[in-house]
Amino acid sequence: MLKDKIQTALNKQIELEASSSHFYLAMASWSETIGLTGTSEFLYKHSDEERMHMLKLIRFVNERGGQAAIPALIKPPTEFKNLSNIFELLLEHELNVTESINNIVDLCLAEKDYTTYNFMQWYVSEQMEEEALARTILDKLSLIGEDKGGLYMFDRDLQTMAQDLAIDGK
Ligand code: OFO
Repeated sequence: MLKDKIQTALNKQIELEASSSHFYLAMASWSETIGLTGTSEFLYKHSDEERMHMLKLIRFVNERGGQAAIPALIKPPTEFKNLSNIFELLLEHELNVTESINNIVDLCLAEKDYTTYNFMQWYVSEQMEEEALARTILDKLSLIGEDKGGLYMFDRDLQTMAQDLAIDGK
């Protein structure tokens, strides 16, 4: 049985993962409207991946005898300044997600909930990958600068990266 404190923290995490999915969906849609097909594909996939992170938490809470809360979501922006702005926002968002996951891990130890602690380890590794990926993308963008040819190649690169994004939670 889940302790109330843990359930509350996991439900907040469910909301955060849902908001990630929603935020990246807005980014995907914006990228699509400006013709960046590869980037939008990558972000649509990323949004799906965040939904999977949310679902994994919902199922865990319910399987442990708790009750998952399905959150209301805040409307994400419809416009973004440029591509770098998107990935800067994405990295900033992921850093908040990492902090929140680390806080849950701390709480699990304080509450001696080792089952949830183990479950959360998957999220700890996932965050490391997501932060690294966002930083790699930002490095590429800063190398490209204003170069149109570079941007074209970048978009194709993201198309390929989209194919590698795992959304099955394994
Ligand atoms: Fe769920 O990893 Fe990003 O937010």
